[in-house]
Amino acid sequence: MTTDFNFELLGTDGTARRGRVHTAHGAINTPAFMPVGTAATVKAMMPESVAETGAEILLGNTYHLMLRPGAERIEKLGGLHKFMNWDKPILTDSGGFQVMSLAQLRKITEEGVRFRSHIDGAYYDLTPESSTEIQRQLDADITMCFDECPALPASKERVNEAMQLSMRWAKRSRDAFVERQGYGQFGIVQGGTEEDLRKESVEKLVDIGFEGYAIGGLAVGEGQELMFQTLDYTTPVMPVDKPRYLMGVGKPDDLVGAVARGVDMFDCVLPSRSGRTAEAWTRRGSVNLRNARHKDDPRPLDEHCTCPCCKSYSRAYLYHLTKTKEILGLMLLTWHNLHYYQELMAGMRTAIEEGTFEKFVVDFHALREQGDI
Ligand code: PRF
Ligand code: ZN
Repeated sequence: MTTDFNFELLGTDGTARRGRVHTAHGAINTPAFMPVGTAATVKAMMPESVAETGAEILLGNTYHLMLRPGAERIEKLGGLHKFMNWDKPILTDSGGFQVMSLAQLRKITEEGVRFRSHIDGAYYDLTPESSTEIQRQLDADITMCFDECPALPASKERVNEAMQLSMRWAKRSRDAFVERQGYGQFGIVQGGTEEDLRKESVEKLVDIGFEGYAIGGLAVGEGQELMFQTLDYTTPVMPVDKPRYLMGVGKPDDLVGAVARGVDMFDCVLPSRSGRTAEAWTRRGSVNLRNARHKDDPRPLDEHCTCPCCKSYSRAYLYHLTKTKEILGLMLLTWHNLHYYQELMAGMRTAIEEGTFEKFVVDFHALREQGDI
């Protein structure tokens, strides 16, 4: 059986949307959170466990995978799904954003980006055409356009330049996209925090025509208030019948605020980066497990959480694992965090279905205001 790539809008509550994206590797219920599996793994988690947290789609990275192990190798081994043992949908980012944050000696031209690998210093080129081809080799269900995302604050002139270049690259990305049943490509709206530029960017992408539209260029230093303001005028001009994906966002309260403003999909390293930060996310906000106050605490992170970490392990044990840098500490924390993020999305989906999203938002903030136990 083959499936078309499409988006079903199942219902709305105010501007919040409940939907379903259908892809070659199955359906994604939205609002959805995509765990980040940069190097063909969600760090410290087996893919079976990632699925158990409720995730229905993962994000992979063109930049990392083209460098190691190489897109051709993954293609020959049967694609990214088979390579990493994840048979659900995969979205891949296009690489430009990661080049700008990770690579050395980057040079942007009309043609694309030339950079030196952060691994061995070798020179590489990424263009709209090569990025799109790499994402085909990886067998991504959702391919992202090649774009340029300037850091904020930036002058309007600079933001405009990057947006216009991204729109020319979007057209080239679309032309390079090989249509396959069940596969889609998303355009990426740029334009910083400038209303006219955001609107122009949406229009240009819609003229080209994509299966979905991402909002890029946010969560790059502008702050939550400006990000929400930008969403307030951007989502209303985006197509109603296509999924909307806010890239690289965010903290739990960012997700709730963005869903309220009509966003359907998210990705962020935050819940799976706990290894470096020892930060746990719960319904009551964030908890730092390096804090000595947990040393003798026999209670779980969150007594209401049904994840394996909270069902069987104490804060005292998590503190110990964190202090001693034991691998199990990363595994348990990551599992809890991903579980919490997926529960948050599931809660929002149910609330939208039941027409109680406004109450959901009030309760969400009320519990966080109480703080950690
Ligand atoms: N473009 C791409 N990937 C991204 C971003 C972007 O603007 C962001 C911005 N938050 C995260 N990841 N291609
Ligand atoms: Zn838990």
